[in-house]
Amino acid sequence: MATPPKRCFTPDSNRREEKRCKKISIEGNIAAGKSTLVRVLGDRLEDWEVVPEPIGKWCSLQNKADDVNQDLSSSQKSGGNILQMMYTDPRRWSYTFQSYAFLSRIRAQLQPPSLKLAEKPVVCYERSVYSDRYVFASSHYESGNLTSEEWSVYQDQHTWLLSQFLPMIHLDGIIYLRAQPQKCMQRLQMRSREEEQDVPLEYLEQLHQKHDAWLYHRDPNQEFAFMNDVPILVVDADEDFKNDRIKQEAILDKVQDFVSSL
Ligand code: UDP
Ligand code: DCM
Ligand code: MG
Repeated sequence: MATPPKRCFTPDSNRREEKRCKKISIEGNIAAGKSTLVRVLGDRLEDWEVVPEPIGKWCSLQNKADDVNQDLSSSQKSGGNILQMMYTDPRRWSYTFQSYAFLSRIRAQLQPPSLKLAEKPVVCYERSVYSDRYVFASSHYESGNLTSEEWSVYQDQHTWLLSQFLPMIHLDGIIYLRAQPQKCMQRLQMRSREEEQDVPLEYLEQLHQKHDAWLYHRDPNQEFAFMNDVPILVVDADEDFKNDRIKQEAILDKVQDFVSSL
């Protein structure tokens, strides 16, 4: 007799699967080490599916019309780099970038978990719709890169889309990978992503304060105080863990205890 496929979901069982699945996000400053940690978690923890940040999409925006423009060379087809454009001319491009970052994120968070057999499935996202708004878009507004009209439109879109999709994108917990801005700057320089060459330390400090207010101090006066019942695990990332198996094990233990408690 033929071996049955490992899984065969009807839409209903898919929904049940989604409910059974714990969803968490990893938050943290630019170059804190999120992608590195997400890779470690995905590699080492069975039953975990990890969803990296869709940065590739932001650096090479595809034009729908490209699908039919068969005559164009691949370099002509490759679209704008809106991450670069935002850093080069933030007043012109921050709104475009932040709107698109949010759209691509909500799409990623709405993807059903992959259908592999898992006893205790966990989906782990690198960042979330919450950091997009309450950390990044909000910082750009405070710095004058978004006009008050752009900020109003952004917030209206964000609030409405979240109200439509909240049950599907709800997070069960958040891991805050916390590193000092100076450490993030060192890692950012080491990574040397072309678009981020001119990111100043002051910007990383501003983002650090935003993350801290939300996830470390859990400031009740912040706009995102409504999320204060979502459990948070703070992981100190000042010391390198990338090539340190013992530190990785310590982080993995903490993360597993945290997720079991959710
Ligand atoms: N990195 C490192 N040691 C660590 C964690 C990260 O040297 O313990 C490096 C990593 O290889 C990369 C840079 O720091 O070159 C930023 O890391 P990552 O891209 O993971 O950060 P993210 O921006 O995703 O938070
Ligand atoms: N980014 C941003 N606004 C967002 C999300 C991300 O400006 N809402 C930027 C910050 C980084 C890059 O995108 O330059 C994401 O990379 P990282 O993983 O290093 O934080
Ligand atoms: Mg990353």
